[in-house]
Amino acid sequence: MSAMVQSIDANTAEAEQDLTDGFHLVIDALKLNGLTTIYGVPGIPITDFGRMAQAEGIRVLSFRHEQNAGYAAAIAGYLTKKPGVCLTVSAPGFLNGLTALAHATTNCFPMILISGSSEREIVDLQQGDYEEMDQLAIAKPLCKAAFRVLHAADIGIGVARAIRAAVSGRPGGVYLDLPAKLFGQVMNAEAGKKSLVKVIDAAPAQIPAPAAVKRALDVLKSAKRPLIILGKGAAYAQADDAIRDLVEKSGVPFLPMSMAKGLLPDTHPQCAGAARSTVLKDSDVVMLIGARLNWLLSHGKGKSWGDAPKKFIQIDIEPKEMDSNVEIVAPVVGDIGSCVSALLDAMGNSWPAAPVDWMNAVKTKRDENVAKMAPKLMSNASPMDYHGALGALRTIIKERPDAILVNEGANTLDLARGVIDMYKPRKRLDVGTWGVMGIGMGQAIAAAVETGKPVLAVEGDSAFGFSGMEVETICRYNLPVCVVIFNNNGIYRGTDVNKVGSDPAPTVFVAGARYDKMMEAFGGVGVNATSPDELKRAVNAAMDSGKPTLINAVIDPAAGSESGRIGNLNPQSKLRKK
Ligand SMILES: Cc1ncc(C[n+]2csc(CCOP(=O)(O)OP(=O)(O)O)c2C)c(N)n1
Ligand SMILES: [Mg+2]
Repeated sequence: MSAMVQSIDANTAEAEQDLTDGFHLVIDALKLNGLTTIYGVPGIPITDFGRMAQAEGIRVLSFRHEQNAGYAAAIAGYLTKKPGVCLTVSAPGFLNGLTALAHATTNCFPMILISGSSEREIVDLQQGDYEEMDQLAIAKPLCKAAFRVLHAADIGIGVARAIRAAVSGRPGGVYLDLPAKLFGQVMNAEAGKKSLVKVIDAAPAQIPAPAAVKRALDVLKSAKRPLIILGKGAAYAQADDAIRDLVEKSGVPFLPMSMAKGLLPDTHPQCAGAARSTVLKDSDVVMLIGARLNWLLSHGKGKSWGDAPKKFIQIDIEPKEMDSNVEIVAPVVGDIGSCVSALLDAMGNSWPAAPVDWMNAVKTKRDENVAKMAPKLMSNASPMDYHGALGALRTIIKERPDAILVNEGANTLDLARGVIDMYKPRKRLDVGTWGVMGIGMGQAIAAAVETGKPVLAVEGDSAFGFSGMEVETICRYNLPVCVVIFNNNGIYRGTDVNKVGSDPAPTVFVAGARYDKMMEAFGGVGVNATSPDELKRAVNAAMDSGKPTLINAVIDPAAGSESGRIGNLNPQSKLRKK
């Protein structure tokens, strides 16, 4: 090499040292704010970005479908109170991720969907670019906030706005649009560094008004049959000790919503989980903590709430939540941690004990229901029914309370929720507000990655199908995930028959399918279990070894019921069914 060429090379290298680009500014902005895990699927224009992020120490988990990466990011947000990041390509990849972003928003999980996008000039003139789509406009109605960054110098601000929007107030999904050209934009490295923003106090405490706190306590004190309902907002808050203190100091029975199970143990003497219909009907004052009066609570009215007049106290960070379905006589607006602490302080040291006859009535009902269920859980029938199989899993979670339970399906969901007691906060992850199928493998992967704890995913065979290909992802990253498929040959049941033609009925699948072979195809452990004893042995072995495992649990195809516990939501016609 001539001396001249050498010196030009040296000059270029020196000049490059003083420059940075869009790729690196996004990576630096994420790292500066402690966002060190990305869930996504590579492709134009974000393939190199993923490689560079990995090289810079960000954990980049590649999925087989963006929706599953999105569900992983959403639940990572729920578990950590930091926005989970999902990364996709443009148009179709973006749309695949968008379902999860909408899910995150509906469930109040902080998440940022970052999608690469095509040439603005061509997209806006609708000239037919590669994967052309006006992604920002499409994302907007489905998330809490949506931003686009056009200049490398604005990346720091863009990422900061996305983080703050995702986690402050009521958390939710945020869309961040990064056009392909942005990644290649070059700017002075020093100026680039200065343009980054470290978000200070991303989710500021929101302190409730003392008058609201006093009003709430006055109503609670006046109750003859009080009830506390804990929602997943309470679990999200990570104010576990304060919530426990509040529940115990009040002495009031509490009802955990699905993902709030374990905030206090389901075996706690005040837990009314096994007396749900009684406490909803007969209570006279209900304190909602991070729980909304949506369909999951029958909108706070109607048959399941009984005839007796009710007064509602509601603790929520979102003022618009108040009076959404029924009158709230005591709204307490603020973040759950601040509200619960303020209530505790104002209760003082001489709070009266909960009414004894009410506590006894709840206890009697609970003991009765628990006793009724107990023999069903001992069933060792083969093929298994739901209760026999769930009885085995219930014991496993009791012995391993640190394990994270992921759960989806219809019967598989509703019955597991009732049967499997939880002992610790944020250990139960499921279909959430929408009752959506498909969260399973994404949640299982993120739970393992974010917490390092073993994961038990209890899946209906239909539910599993929505994300089943991610078993390869589980094997690739060697995650401690044990998937149990409740295989009843179909949706709700495997026994429907098409009365007129040769096609199978819409709700049934291939009979006797062996899902365990899917896991074996990627080097994981597959087990076919036909009895509760076999199931228990296989799950324990998986939890001990930490090896990716899939257990095909053979369930009697006639055991389930239509839509699990929510069959009443199916529309009915006055005309007779054909
Ligand atoms: C995204 C989405 N698509 C469809 C549904 C409708 N759906 C509700 S439960 C369910 C599957 C139930 O079958 P399975 O998972 O096998 O549970 P099982 O009742 O058989 O135990 C379906 C398809 C849904 N909830 N979400
Ligand atoms: Mg099924």
